[in-house]
Amino acid sequence: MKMILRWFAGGDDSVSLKQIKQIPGVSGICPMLSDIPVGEVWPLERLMALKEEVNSAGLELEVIESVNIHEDIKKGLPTRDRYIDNYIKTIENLSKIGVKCLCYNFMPVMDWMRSELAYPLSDGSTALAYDHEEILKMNPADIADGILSNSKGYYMPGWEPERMGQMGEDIKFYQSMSTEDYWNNMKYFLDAVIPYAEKYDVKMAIHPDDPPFSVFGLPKVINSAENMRKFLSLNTSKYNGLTLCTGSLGADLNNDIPAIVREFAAQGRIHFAHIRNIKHSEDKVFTESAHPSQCGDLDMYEIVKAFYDNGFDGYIRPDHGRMIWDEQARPGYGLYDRALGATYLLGLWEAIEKSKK
Ligand code: DNO
Repeated sequence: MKMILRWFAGGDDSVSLKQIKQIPGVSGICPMLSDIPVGEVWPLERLMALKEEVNSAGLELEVIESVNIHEDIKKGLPTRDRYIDNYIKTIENLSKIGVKCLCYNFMPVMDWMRSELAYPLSDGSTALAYDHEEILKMNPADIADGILSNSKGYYMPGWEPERMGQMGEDIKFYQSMSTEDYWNNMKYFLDAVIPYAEKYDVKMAIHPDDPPFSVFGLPKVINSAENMRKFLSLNTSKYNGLTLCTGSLGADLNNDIPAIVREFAAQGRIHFAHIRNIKHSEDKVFTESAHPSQCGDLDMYEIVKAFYDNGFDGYIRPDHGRMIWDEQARPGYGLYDRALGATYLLGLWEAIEKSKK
């Protein structure tokens, strides 16, 4: 298992590589090139420069989060083949700089969604929050505006302004598409890409839908044990795997996260884990809490134990953190709370490991 942190390249992060290097036990980072338009090839020279920057800070670059998928692929348009070819070329380039794992998602139009980016918690910190009723009261363009205008000037992954312009039309498109067709488009993508992931030894790790229930009538696919089973059976290569995000799946109170981890880790299909806690006040209303079990609904000991007991040897990152100690950073991605999360998770791992000896 390796503990890593998400980091944004190109001067688009308040957190420095030097600071990340000083978090005990963190071996690397999972960056992305956010300025490359979705669907275009990530140039090798840019990747080599990124690797050099990361390695010279004493950190590893074995995971990328994320290479986003062009909407034409998700829509199944004839133009998808060009974007799939570009995706394969990007995988080849990533392999040339030693990347082993690629996190991506197959969510229509929007990546993750929240109703608030700085919801005040009782301890004076702020956190990302979700309230389904509030979301349904807004229109998608307002949600995008809310996220982009509260991002403190940072790029918000999955909310690229150029894609947001298309949002209204895209939503209509997906509303008239059957979920089965959406699955078929996913299979088409996997069957084209996975043989190259094998060839270049880059494990593909899909991120669950966040939230894991439908919003605005959009298809939701990676949101439950049953659907993850279906996803993994679409293409049975080990290179077709999961990013197991406890917070995304945990937003559906019916999901038993330790059981999900046990099942898919035992099959060797989890390559990357995003571990964070969330606290519900009611169904479909939650805040992202601090990582420890006592702060949220999820039992972190059971979750980490499920990974350990089932031989997980992939990457873990503490997921979003709260904004604490007056930090000014990209919502969810400050230094302090994620560093506390990493240390806590490493502590659980060590205790579980030693209890087995
Ligand atoms: C949210 C992240 C996601 C994730 C993508 C992967 O903060 O976990 O945006 O990076 O879904 O493609």
